Amino acid sequence: MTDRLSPTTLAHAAGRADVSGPAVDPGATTVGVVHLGVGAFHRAHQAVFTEAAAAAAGESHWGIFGVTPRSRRVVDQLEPQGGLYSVLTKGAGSTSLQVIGSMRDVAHLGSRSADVLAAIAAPTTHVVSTTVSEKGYHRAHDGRLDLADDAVAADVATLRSEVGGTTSDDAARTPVGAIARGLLRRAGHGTPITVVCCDNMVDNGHVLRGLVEDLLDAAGATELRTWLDDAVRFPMTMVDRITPATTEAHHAEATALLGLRDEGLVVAEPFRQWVVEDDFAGPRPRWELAGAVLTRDVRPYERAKLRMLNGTHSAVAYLGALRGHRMIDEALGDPEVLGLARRLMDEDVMPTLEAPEGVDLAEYRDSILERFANPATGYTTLQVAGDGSQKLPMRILGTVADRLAAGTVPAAAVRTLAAWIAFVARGRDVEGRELPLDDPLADRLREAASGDDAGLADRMLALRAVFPEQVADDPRFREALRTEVRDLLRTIP
Ligand code: CS2
Repeated sequence: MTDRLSPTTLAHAAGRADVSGPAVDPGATTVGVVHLGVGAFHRAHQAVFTEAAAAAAGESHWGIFGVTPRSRRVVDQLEPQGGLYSVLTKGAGSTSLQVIGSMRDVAHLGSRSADVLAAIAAPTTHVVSTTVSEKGYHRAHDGRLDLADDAVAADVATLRSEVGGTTSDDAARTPVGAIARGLLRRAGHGTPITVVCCDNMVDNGHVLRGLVEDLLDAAGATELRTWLDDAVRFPMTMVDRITPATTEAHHAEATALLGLRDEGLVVAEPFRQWVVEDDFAGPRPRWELAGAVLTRDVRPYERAKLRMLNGTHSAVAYLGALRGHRMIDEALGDPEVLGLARRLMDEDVMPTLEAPEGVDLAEYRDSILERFANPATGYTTLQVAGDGSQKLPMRILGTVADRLAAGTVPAAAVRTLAAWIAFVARGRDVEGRELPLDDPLADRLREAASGDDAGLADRMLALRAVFPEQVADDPRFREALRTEVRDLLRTIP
């Protein structure tokens, strides 16, 4: 049997071809970052930048304390490996493996909440970052914190009693709750800190700040709120790296390279990009030494990435899945899908964008299509199709609102939404194969989708959690969506 990757077996991997890392000495690295949401994306993105930055700067205090807010799976993968894991990078004609040593601890929030809160409060921690996905923030329709959510309400109640002086042993239930309670402990010594949101959301840093403030306000934490204004920063970021789910075939490839079995393996494309607003309350890893861009204004990058890359990813995923394609690259080989992707970017999205400094939008479009077409990365349409109710407002509806305001109905964006609606309503592709619905609002979506096809578009448009009134009530948009939905449904039995 192949040995498992761990601090003791690591030496066996030394000198193997196409294997590198760790770039830091895990044993000598201390925690400086607490990260909530240690999924594949974090492990293939921020953790890689942070390790490269620490190595380049010769700094040993940027180890990561990874926290899993929901499932224990990553803890079970990484704990027996002393936090070590590897990133399998797959380009069109190249494969390499990099062992990462910066993950110094991993904890499940429900099981080790006290350790997580203490780590956020530790004066040696300077950054708290998050990749908990859109739904992990528990936002209500209006974008504010969903105080009616049970887990949020529990965090409000606990924070209220802690503000009143009674420290609680109850575990933090949500990422925002953990941040707020960690900050309460930190306010005791007052060392400033920066909270870095790394999810694909419009205005991500400001959104997270608003949610933390909502929680503090609901808990009556007035003094903490004042301290937050003084000492805590929430920069905006744009993050980008395609990280498909790890398969057994990836494991076999990684084991052959490493000579060890890595249960924490993640897979990624060669491309990686991170643009971070340079607004920190204290020290930070020197991410620019690892290729990140630190800038004053992240918005143009964030908007371009969300609308061009993520919006098109969703378009390719829904239309591709409906037309029977399992993989994103395979879907792009279908002229119908490629045509939609191109029209979406050229006709609908690009007119709404201000090009970020030094970026040519046509080249950006081409590079996105090239990355999607990389068969080595192996991304499935279903992986991108998940959580549509959370993703589409960020990726597509901003484009729709801007184009409608400019007097035009964005046809490709409308077709993308129609493809999502057909995906939800039919739950099958052209060949009758099942397309499972993975969405936090699945029940409400199914309910809206049931009924006659003629009224489907209107029933979906009535979902305020997805379609803002201003867009849903636009008669030109409604009519176009009805037509597209009808048209697409005819193609699916
Ligand atoms: C994708 C993203 O799964 C999805 O919804 O669109 O995860 C995408 O791969 C990343 O944002 C790329 O940076």
